[in-house]
Amino acid sequence: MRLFVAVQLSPDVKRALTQLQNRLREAGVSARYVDPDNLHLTLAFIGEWPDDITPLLPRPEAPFSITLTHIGVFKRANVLWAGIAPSRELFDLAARVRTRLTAAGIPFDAGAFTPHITLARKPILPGGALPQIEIPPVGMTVDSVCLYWSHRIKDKLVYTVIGRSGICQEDDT
Ligand code: 2AM
Repeated sequence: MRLFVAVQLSPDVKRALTQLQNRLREAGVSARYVDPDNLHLTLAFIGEWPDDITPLLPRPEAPFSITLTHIGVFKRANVLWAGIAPSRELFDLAARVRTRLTAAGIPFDAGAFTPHITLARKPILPGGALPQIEIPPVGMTVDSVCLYWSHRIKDKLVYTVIGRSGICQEDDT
């Protein structure tokens, strides 16, 4: 199974990001836009791993908020993304996910955590620059992390949530 750990986005945030994708289209940015169902905030990319690792997923020490702030481009990866306001809690959560994976001997992409939500791949920017687009000041509360299974259904890339932190822990208390 191709796996990654991510924050599942609220319907409000997904809606705002879909509107943002539409504004980018209207501003002339052609790209492979991420299907709204697939929008997420990755904390750790695992790749091929045979087992369900849901019991390893941590919960935040306390629920916290994240807010959309800006858009940007990773030139090397050729992706256009929405950024999140700096959040110590989000960095702590990604670090806890990664610490648990390491302790369990599960390999993952250990590159620096750069919080972003990929909106589009291979963007072609009109005039070579990102258009000036207002970012809706939308946010959400993070109280769990999810295990995603990346797979294909009839050539369509599908990210399916197969586990969520908190469920087992809550059942145990
Ligand atoms: P991206 O959106 O910036 O491409 C599923 O592939 C998710 O894991 C995507 O959000 C992707 O980030 C992220 N990811 C992080 N490292 C990855 C890697 N080495 N290979 C593929 N996806 C990776």
